[in-house]
Amino acid sequence: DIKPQANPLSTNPSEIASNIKYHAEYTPSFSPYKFELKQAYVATAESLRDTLIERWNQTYKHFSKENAKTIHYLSMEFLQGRALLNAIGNLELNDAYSEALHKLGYDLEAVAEQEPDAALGNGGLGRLASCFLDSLSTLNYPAWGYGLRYKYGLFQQSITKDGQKEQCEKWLEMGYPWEIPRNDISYPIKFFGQVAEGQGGKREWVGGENVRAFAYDVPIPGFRTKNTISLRLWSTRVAAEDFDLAAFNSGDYSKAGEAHANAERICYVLYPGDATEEGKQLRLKQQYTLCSASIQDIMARFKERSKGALNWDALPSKVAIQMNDTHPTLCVPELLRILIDEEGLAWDEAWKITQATVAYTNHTVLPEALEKWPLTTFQKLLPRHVEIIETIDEQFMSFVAGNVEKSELESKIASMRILENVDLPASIQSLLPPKPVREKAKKVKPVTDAAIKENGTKSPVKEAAAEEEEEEEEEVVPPKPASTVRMANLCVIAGHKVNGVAAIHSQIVIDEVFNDFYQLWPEKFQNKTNGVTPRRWLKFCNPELSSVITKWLGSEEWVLDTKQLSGLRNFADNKELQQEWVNAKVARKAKLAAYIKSKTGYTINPNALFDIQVKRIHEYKRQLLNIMGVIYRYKKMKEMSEKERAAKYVPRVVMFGGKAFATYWQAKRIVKLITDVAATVNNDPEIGDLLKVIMVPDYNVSVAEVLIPASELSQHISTAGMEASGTSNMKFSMNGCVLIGTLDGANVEIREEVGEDNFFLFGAYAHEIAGLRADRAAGKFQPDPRFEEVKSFIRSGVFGDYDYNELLGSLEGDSGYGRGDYFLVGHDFPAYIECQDKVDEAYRDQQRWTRMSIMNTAGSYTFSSDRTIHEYAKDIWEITPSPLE
Ligand code: DL6
Repeated sequence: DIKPQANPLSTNPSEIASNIKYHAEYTPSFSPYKFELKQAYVATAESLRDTLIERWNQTYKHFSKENAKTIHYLSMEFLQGRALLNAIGNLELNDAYSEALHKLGYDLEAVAEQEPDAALGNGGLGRLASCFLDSLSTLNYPAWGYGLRYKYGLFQQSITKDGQKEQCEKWLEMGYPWEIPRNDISYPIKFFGQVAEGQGGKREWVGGENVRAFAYDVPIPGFRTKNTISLRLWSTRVAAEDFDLAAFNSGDYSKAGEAHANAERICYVLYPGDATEEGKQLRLKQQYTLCSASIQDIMARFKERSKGALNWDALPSKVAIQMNDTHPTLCVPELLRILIDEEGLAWDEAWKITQATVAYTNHTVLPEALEKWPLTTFQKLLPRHVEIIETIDEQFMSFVAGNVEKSELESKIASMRILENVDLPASIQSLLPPKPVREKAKKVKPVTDAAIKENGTKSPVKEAAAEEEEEEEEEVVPPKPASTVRMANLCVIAGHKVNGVAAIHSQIVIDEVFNDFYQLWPEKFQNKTNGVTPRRWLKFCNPELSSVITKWLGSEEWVLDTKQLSGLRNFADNKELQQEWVNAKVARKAKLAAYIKSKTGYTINPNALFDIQVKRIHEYKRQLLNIMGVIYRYKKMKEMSEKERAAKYVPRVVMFGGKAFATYWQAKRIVKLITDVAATVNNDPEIGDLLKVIMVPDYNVSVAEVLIPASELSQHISTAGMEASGTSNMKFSMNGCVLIGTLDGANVEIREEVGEDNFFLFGAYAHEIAGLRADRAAGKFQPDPRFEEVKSFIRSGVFGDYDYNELLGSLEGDSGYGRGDYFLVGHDFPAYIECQDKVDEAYRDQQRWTRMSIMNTAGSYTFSSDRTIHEYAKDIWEITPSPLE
């Protein structure tokens, strides 16, 4: 009896119900005769979208009127997760929507479950970008997010007995009600072609392949504010004018369709394989599409707001661009190209504007992850950009020449210039000190019988000298290594600020990764410790704990001012709070147990210690250390009597979640080992509930929202110095989970805040790692017998007959597999398992554990992305809040 009626902005449950019904009947995306859960989800989302569009329009109208300086956050990844409960939560319409759906016979949570995750990311970098958008909107900063609309995301993971399997993400299959296609906003993107000289020496990029990037806006609502910003995602297709109608009409459909296929495949998947030249080209095409479309959009808006008084010098006072890692590096040459080639600015002016506009965040110290692209690929695909990069490179080198000791010039240039393995231009060559002439030592070959025989009566001494000359001429010159473009160097040179993402990481950036640059420009370098949004990652995903926090802090102000969480320290020993705290955790553990049952079939004991490690599967993150610790525990349990076992160990469920990159074989072997261990341990009646191992399939944002609130111990155990920051460590800590970890990334700061007694620390320190690796390489490492025992146990076939030699060999110095335990699993293993024993001991004392848990939430106050965004806004972007009335 609820009448369908459009009530777009109502907050009244009955009117919301009518509005949902209206969308259910008049939305063309599904049959009007059906109103099942899926349809209920889409109609509910569309009813909210009305409100979001309204707020979005008001927000940007307001920003435009104020003409406030705006941050443009460019990122290849955004891990948005689900939007429905987030939007309802931010708009504080929970009760109204619950009631409205109830009137229609549905439960809000069940409806929300229908939403696929928008998984346009790979890991922490993408989720950070999404947390930043949430904070930017909430804090009323003028902002745009820019990314790509990948049709198939990264991939959907399933776990089989053979380990990980990948399938396409289907997030767009049912349509995505949160996006607004902006059919009127599109930009041309060009690839290939040549650079010609036009009038007055003007560089003209002509010919080539043309596609168009179309905008799709995803509204990002702020919490307790009307401000709603946009994540603008680009999708590529061929514009009608570029369709080859002649080819089509002549029956050459594949030729006519080729342009479409080429254009559309740019936005098919995130991080397509790049082992082939085609793969490399596709990745660069993606990066260029993101940069070119976004820069054109930013410049169009700047022009529009300039209202006929266009002054490009004012661009940096109105526009800030943040490059989230090196993927958006091409926005530097693209901005220069447009300013110079299209707007007619001189190089120096364009360079000054560009530098003052762009800034760069580094998210990794792994050398293999610092992007380099072959110069030949660049030259083919973006010939004009190569010219621009060459000019930046040359100008930078002459700057270096004026700022370093002459004796160091060659080595400094080699390490810092953008182009690698490219001959120095004559202008730079002439600045280098002359090379010392190499003395030719005349070698006298010893006269042997064989030489005399071979040379007859010729003087062996003379002959040796002649041979030497011949050898000189024939000297084998090793093949010249491929010329590459080092994207990070370009970012550091062009950006006015460079930041790391945790204190220890920013120090490593300064001391090691970019030390030469730091010597030149110390004022460029900053730290901005990451953060996570307390809305999604505490208030919405953990309503039980949030209510307890609000009750004890006396208000909900902590959601916008997380500093207040530290007030929980005052009650950490209060029995009443402790009981409520435990109850909240127990409720979430029961939900997680049900989830695990539904996804894996395994029954887990909700009273066991829930121990979780979720993150991308990577050797440096050391899921291998975790599972080897589990294997050791299992083996010891098997060797003990039931009584001994129960006395030593608390029941534990060890959960893993995370995706291994599809071609990262070692990571996939780790997943396989986890699943094999799970199959054995979980079916061992002797062990029962004392130990369970779970590989949670398809880890993503919404799975994290189930796992994290239920966690009691979480593992952040990377080789020290290798994890830039980590952000799940912050989410876990915020949800009252105790961490076990190394002194790495943000763990260092988390431990300082929550207190040493409330963090399980183990393992080598970052400054020891190089020495330990050197010792290893020199054969000085003596593995702990317990580590060897675990390897033999795996090799014995207890966990099946899969050949684990390649995986285990990577932990050995002389096996020929891997890099001789580069990640120091063997070194840290004894400290790790001993630390895990301390965890069991602490968990037995539930009062102590609960105190530790409270101290974690209290100490997490500083890891809010609101704090991080305020710091970026002040120190890098120079923007100020601009709230709607
Ligand atoms: O800054 C966000 C996130 C950090 O928390 C992680 O520690 C770091 O690994 C990640 N970096 C990347 C970049 N690529 N790699 N490798 O994802 O950034």
